[in-house]
Amino acid sequence: MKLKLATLLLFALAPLAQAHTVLYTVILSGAAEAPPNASTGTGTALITLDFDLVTMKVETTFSGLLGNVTAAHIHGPTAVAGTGTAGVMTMTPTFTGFPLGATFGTYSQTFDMTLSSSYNAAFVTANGGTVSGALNALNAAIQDGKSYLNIHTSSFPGGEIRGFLTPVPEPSVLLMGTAAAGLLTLRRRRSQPA
Ligand SMILES: [Cu+2]
Repeated sequence: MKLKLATLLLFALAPLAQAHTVLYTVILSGAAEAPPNASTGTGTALITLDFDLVTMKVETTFSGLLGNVTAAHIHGPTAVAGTGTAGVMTMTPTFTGFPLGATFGTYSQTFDMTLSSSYNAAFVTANGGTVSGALNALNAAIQDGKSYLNIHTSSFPGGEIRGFLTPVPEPSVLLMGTAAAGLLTLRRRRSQPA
């Protein structure tokens, strides 16, 4: 009985384990800029890379900016993880549809990463001149903690708030843990005298 249940659980989890989606969170602040500034602006972002659909979803909320937004995009790779500056990897001059001229806003957009227009042309050129080369380089920079989302404003042309992308634990791993805990509970219950 125990084996059958474990087998069933594995089958149920298999499709989740095969979903090639990786999530990253970003906490945006002026203190994280290079150089740091005294902006009252704050924000968060969630970046979802889907390697089956070859898309990147960018979801951002920000408020309290001192200047009006002029551009937003993802930079990388920096020489060292979590610090420094680098050129723009994603589309320039700004993400399609990003709320410009505002001090607060929300944004959600999914980019087709098979299109060269989703990248900075210079970034594609620097990575073999192909979209696949650019995608690999972008993914490597993100994975290595060497990429940051930057929001530029009229008050801070070099960037008012930014944050490095940091990985979110995979849902499948969390579910596996929950399933394992469930099995252990079941086992304990069964071993107890009726
Ligand atoms: Cu920038």
